[in-house]
Amino acid sequence: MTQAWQRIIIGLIVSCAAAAAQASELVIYGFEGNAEGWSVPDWAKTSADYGVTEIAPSTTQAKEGASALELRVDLPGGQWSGAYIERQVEVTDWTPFSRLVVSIYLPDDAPTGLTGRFILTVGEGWTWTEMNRALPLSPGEWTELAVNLKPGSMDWKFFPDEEFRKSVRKIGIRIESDKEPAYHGSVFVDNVRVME
Ligand SMILES: [Ca+2]
Repeated sequence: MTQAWQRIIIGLIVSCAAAAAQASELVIYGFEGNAEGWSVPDWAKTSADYGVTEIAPSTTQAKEGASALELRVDLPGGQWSGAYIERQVEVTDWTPFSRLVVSIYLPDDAPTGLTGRFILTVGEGWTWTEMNRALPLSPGEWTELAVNLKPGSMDWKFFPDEEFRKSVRKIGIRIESDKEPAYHGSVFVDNVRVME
């Protein structure tokens, strides 16, 4: 759905006007048959702290549509480690949106203790902006990871101002293990969406 971003936003604005301020959500990445431009950055491929072996669309699990993005992660345990994927966004002005949400699935045989976190790269300086805390992920189910984008939101390591939403450059998602557990297996990401 990536190429449809701007068209959909125009549609959203029109439908919002029609629906008289009823809240709307927009799926911006659904991974239906392709990775939609998401990748593991080169620095993460070579960092000792980061471990994703590959990413690919998969029909093994899906929260939205028929497929999700499958990450094959390699988190060794015994040290902090993360699996990080990102995408430069096509629409940088997120002023209409108050929340960013993604669904993350861990297989039944995954351990407990893994967490997920959003990272946004924002502004002229491409500032790396992490969520304040990582959300626990549960084996065998989809977890909704959501963050508030509004000015003053305390979900981020600094409190966003009015400029925060006007200049979003990249979305990143990180699966983390803080010393434990070790995990070598799949994580599924789907249904990245923004809400009015
Ligand atoms: Ca999907």
